[in-house]
Amino acid sequence: MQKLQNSDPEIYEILKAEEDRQLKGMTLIPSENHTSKEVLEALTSVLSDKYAEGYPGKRYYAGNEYADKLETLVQDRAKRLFGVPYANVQPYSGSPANLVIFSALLEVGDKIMGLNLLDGGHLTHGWKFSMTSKFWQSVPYHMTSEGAIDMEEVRRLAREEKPKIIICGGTAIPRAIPFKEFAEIADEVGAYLLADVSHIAGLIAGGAHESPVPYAHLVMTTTHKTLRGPRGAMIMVTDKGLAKDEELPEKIDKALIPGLQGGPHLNTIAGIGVALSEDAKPEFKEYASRVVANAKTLADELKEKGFELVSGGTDNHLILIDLTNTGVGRGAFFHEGLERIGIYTNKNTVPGDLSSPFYPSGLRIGTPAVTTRGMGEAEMKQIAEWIYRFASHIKDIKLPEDKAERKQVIKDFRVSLKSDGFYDELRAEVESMCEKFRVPGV
Ligand code: DSN
Repeated sequence: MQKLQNSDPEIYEILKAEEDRQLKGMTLIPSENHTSKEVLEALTSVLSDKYAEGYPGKRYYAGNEYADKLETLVQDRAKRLFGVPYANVQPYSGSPANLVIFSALLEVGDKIMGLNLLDGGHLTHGWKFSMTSKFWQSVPYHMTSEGAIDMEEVRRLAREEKPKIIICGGTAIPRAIPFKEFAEIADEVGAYLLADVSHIAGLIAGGAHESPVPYAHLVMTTTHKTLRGPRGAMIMVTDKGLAKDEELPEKIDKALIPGLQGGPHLNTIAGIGVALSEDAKPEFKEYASRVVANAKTLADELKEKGFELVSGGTDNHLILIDLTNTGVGRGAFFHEGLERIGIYTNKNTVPGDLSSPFYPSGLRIGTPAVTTRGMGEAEMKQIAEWIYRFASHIKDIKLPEDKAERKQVIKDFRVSLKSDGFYDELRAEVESMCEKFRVPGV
């Protein structure tokens, strides 16, 4: 970044500081990962300068000979990796990708059925404040109190409400998604089954999670989570989808452009292509199984130390700690306090949460990024130990219901994060371990 350092030191300093943050701390946010240097090189290529509205061979701008080659190549890589006949690699991210799918298949007012946001679904699966529930009628299903998707409810609601699309997948599901059961229900009521595998796509590609491809009509994934590419998304149609509606690819293409998006981000598409090629290698299979093994170790250690986990554990990369037994709404203390010691997590609601999304009772953590850095069993045990020491240190801090009292408690907590030497000590330990594990892009 020599040139940038000379010409724009302000931005340069911010980028260097972010590199330092990533290197000296650890990312346990399950939707984040570290891409390879090669992916980053593709992202910063001159493709960033080029407009290519349309699709290969049908563009609205001249000069797209190489854009056509690139997009076709990346589509082919996606199709091969997931075993599907069609892939659109242009969505800017997961939210627009879901909007594209809904607008391709539904009339305004039609019904969509997805997992409730507070139970681990995604905003665009019909959450009440998302545009998806303004254009379409949302019929949310939930988790059971044991932390499993309530398939009885899914079946009952599907029969009663006859949604046009059933979505399986979400953002805080620690267990394997029962694609076959979802497919049986969708087929019974004539709905499209959309698998939003954004969180687990890398595990699917690496053989560490069942694939939805034999069961779903459409599969959507972001590309930057376990798949370890740049921020973007892909929409795929399966053979089963084509059998239901052979025009699905054309409908998706049209709903994307001119329906929702303009020019594709070719540099991102190049980065996705690089990542998809990495994802097809034997090393990635190993990576995917280590992500799951690390999550299981971390989950077991946390349980041993007295933490309660939604569903009692994990089948994938993600662990949802239910802190309710230590007091309602304490997720924010963990999120901020662990950040202070260089452990990045995110506060999250738990099924049946008695608190609000801003002060939820859970903490969502995951292993994709730390596994990319090469951390293994010993490090997972150490991470559990740090979380435990932190939790013990703040065990008496509760979130008051009264707003004024709450404000004061949060203020005092933030002051203590700065002044209490305990946090400096823990941070130094975390840094010293993290510095032994490189971040590929740094
Ligand atoms: N924001 C993503 C996540 O963290 O799971 C989902 O879009």
